[in-house]
Amino acid sequence: MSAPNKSYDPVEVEALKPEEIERMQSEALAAFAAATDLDELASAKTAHTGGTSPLALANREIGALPPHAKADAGKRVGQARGRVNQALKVRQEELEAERDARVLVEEAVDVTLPYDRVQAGARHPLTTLSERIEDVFVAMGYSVAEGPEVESEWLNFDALNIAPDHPARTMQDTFFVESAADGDEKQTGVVLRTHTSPVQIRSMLDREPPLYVICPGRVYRTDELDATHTPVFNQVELLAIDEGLTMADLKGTLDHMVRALFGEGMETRLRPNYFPFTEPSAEMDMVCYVCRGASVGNPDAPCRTCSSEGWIELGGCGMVNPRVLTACGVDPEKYSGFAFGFGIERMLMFRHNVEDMRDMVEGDVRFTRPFGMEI
Ligand code: FA5
Repeated sequence: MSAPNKSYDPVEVEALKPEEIERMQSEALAAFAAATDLDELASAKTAHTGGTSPLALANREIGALPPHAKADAGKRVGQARGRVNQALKVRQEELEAERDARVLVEEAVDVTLPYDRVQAGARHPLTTLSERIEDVFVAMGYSVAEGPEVESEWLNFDALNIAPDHPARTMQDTFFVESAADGDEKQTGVVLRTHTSPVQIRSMLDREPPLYVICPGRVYRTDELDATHTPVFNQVELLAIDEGLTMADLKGTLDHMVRALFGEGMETRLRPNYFPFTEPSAEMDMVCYVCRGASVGNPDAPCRTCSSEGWIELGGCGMVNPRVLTACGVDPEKYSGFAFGFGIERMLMFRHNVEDMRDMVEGDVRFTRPFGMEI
C-alpha cells in the first residue's frame, strides 16, 4: 500500500486507474457469467469480492490518498464493487433456480412404480368376531361396558352369589393375585377375573335400571393350553335389567343374535343348568348352522361341526338371581333381568371350523390371513 502523499495523483496509482477498475469489474462479471454451478460461483466470488480480490486491494489504496483525491477514486471503486456485487447476486439467484429445477427432475419419485410390498397387518379374527357381536347388540340399543381384568374376589364371586364355601367357587380354576387377609371377613382378595360376569355387577352398581349392556373382555383360568382350552380367553356377557323381563325375552334376544351372526332360520334351545348368579339357569344351544339338524340319525350325511348332534352348545344364561339384584341395590320386586355369557374362541372354532384353539394364540399370520383383511 502506498504511503500518504499530499501531491499524490490517484490516476497515477496503477490499481486506481479508471481502465484498471473497469478491467477488474469486467473480469469479475465474466467470471460470474462463466460459472456453471453454485460451487464455481462460490470460487469466483472469493476471487473477485474476497479480501484479497483486485477490487478489495484497490479499495485499500484509497485510504492512502490525500483527502481531495479520495472522493473521486472512492466513487469509482465503490461503483465498480456495487456492480460486481449486484451481478453476483443475480447470477446466484439464476444458478439456485437452475439447481432447484434440476433437483425436482432428478429426485422425482414415480409413485406409480411397483415396489416390494410390506405385508399389511390386520386385526385378529377374535377381535373382529367380538366386534361383530357387539354391533348386533348395539343395534338393539345395548351399550358396551368394560371392566378390569384384575378384579376383586368379591365382584368376581361373592356379589354373584358364589360364597367362599360355595362349591361353584371351584368350578372356575382361579389365578389369585392377592389372598384375603386372614380373620378379616370384610377383606376381599384379588383375582384375575375368571369370567366377564363381574362387569354385570359393576354395571348394576354404576347405573340405574333399565339397563342393557354387553360386556366383551379377556378372562383367565388355570386351564392347560390344549385344542379346546386356553388359560387366557375371551367372553362376551349380556345383561338386561328392566321391568317385566322374562325368559321369553331372553330366548327372543338369543334367537335374534344367532340369526344376525349365522343367518336367517337359525334357532336356539335352552337346557336346564345351574349358575349361582342366575335362577332359573340354562345352557344355550343353537341349531348346527352347517347341517341344520339334518345329520341327526343320518349316518350317510355325518356333520363334523356338530358331531351329528344337530345342536352346538353356545354358553350359559338365565334370569338374574334376585339375590344378585339385591346385592347391587336393584329392587327385585320391581325389576327382573336376564344374562348370557359365552366364549369367543369356542364360537370362532365352530363358526370357521378351527380345529385347534392353540392356533388362535400363537400369533402366526398364516392362521389369521385366511380370515381376510379387516383393518
Ligand atoms: C361362565 O363363565 C358364566 N359366567 C357364563 C354365564 C353368564 C352364565 C351369564 C349365565 C349368565 P362358563 O364357565 O360355562 O360360564 O364359561 C362360559 C364359556 O366360556 C364356555 O361356554 C366356553 O365357551 C368358554 N370357556 C370356558 N373355559 C374356557 C377355556 N379354558 N378356554 C376357552 N374357552 C373357555
